[in-house]
Amino acid sequence: MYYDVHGNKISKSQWKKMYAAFKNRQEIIRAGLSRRDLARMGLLTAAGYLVAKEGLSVWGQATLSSSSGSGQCASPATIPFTMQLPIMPRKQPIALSSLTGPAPQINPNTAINPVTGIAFEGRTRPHQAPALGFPFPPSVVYQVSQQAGTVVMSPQLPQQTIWGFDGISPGPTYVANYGTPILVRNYNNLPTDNGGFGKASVSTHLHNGHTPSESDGFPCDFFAQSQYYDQYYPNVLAGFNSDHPPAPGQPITQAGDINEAMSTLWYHDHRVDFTSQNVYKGLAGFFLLFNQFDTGNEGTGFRLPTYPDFDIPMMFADRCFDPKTGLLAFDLVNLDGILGDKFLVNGVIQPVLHVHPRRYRFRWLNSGPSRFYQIYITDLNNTGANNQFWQISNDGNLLPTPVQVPAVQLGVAERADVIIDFSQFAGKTIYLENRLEQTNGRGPTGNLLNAGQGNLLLQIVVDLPPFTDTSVDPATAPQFYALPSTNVNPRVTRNFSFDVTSDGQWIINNQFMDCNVVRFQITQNSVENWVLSNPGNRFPQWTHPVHIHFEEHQILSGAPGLSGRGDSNFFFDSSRTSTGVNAARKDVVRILPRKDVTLFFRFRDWFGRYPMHCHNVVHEDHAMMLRWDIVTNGDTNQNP
Ligand SMILES: [Cu+2]
Repeated sequence: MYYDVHGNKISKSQWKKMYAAFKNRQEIIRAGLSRRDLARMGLLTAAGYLVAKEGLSVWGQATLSSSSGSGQCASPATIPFTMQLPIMPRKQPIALSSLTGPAPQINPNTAINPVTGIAFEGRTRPHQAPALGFPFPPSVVYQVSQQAGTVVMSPQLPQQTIWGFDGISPGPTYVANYGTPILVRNYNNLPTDNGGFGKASVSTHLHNGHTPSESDGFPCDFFAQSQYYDQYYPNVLAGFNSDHPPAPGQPITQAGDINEAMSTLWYHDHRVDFTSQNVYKGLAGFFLLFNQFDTGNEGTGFRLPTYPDFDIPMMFADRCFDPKTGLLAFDLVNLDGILGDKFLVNGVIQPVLHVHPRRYRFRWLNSGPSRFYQIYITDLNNTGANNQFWQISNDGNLLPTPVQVPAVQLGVAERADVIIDFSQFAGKTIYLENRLEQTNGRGPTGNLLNAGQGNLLLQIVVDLPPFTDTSVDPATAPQFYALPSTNVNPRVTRNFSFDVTSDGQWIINNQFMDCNVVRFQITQNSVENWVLSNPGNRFPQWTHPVHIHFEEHQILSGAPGLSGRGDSNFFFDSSRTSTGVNAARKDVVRILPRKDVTLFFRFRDWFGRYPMHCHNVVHEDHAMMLRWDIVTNGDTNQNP
């Protein structure tokens, strides 16, 4: 018996055709071609699908002809809830003298490494922070190695070779503190053999970091095998060099606006044209920022559940596996975006977590590549129950106060910190379930699946003994940070249209990403409004999760909403108030078909290049991204 990805019976010959197409695609991917290469070679149709040749296009055509067919994978069967949820280890600092290679320096170390014959360091611009009074080298130093590793994702699948930071995926969790700058020496020790996909050329972005450009992981700042890149993370509040400078006698490391504090960040590869492959391969991890309020200790500050005992980062990812070999498979030749049929949390397919009957903080991240989630707590013995919990952050930033919700929606790269009180589920087994229907990479259909009919992501067994809980009760409406004021006239309002070409390439204002083209220049320490629109001229159903580096935004108007087809299923989105706007600081915004959003920004503190891009990483790689720079005297181009 043969089945397609949705469990529908298909004929053996149909399956053979699908498998042949899959194998042919793998051949193309193994050749290391980017989607743009394929377009140049004439291997893509006008619609962006592979040409109909030797079965190449079969799965793509299934996507076109069947409204329910994602057409992307039919992984081998796996038995869920047999492996424990991995908790990623905390990254440990090392002594400065223990770094491999030369001592860190402010200017890039372009000396030739006699062993490799190329420069020691891949960085091309000096660190900005020391000139502003930040310590160099900082007192806390890390070294990380990007390298291949062998992991088990399910007992039913063979061992998988992934690429990970320190050889694990997710990578180790950095635990950083505001006021304590750090330096990370980031080595590219990836192998040339990529096992079918992935490029051993990398740029590591700290997602949502208020990071100087040269350490941001800008997509075109990639570095080669054997090179390192010293990344300086100031861990300083936004505004330290602008609207919230140091008070007399206060060190610069302590300055900035407390209302700009962040908590849940993540790092991931951002190599231009190859982000989707390299992140799919495993190059991602968490980076947590604590301060005097969000302390990681439930006895102090905001009294949020103690890290790491009751504070657990969870990285959601969907993946495809080769139906014959059971090995991780990547479909490069896909216009929409890639949907997997296996759901990983922290690198394992459908794991189990045992908890105490008390409050926990979970930090949820949708790491992509393309799927949207709407996550509920499901009790399979009582699917009619409305199991509420508390959302305390949006994109990793604490909301002004916790909000009670039945679910949280996450576009790619969005995060939500939630508090779940498991005392109400003592003795029970419950699930985190994604109930958002999505049948292709374009975006969710707008339908919600019934409880128990969606994707069960994580089994939670509330069978550990009672444990003292001194964490804050979200029902008491604790106050976290206020929202920074948006009552400022912008220096310029810029307009951006996220669209698709007739041959299936992705564009912003009718242009592709080009590393060397600065699309517009922003005056440092100015306020701008950006209008992001999704005209949907060819396919009205695209939803784009758009990420802007470096500065967070607030939504002045527009409807990020819940579903792919408008707001029919809208019930809550913590980025908006009941009147529709501006209830959270964010770094990713979902643009629904034929909708637009208006965003408020302050661009402060550092100079240099940064990108805006769609975080459906398939769109990003082909080539829905642009570069902008922060300079002394910027432009006022309204349609860059
Ligand atoms: Cu997109």
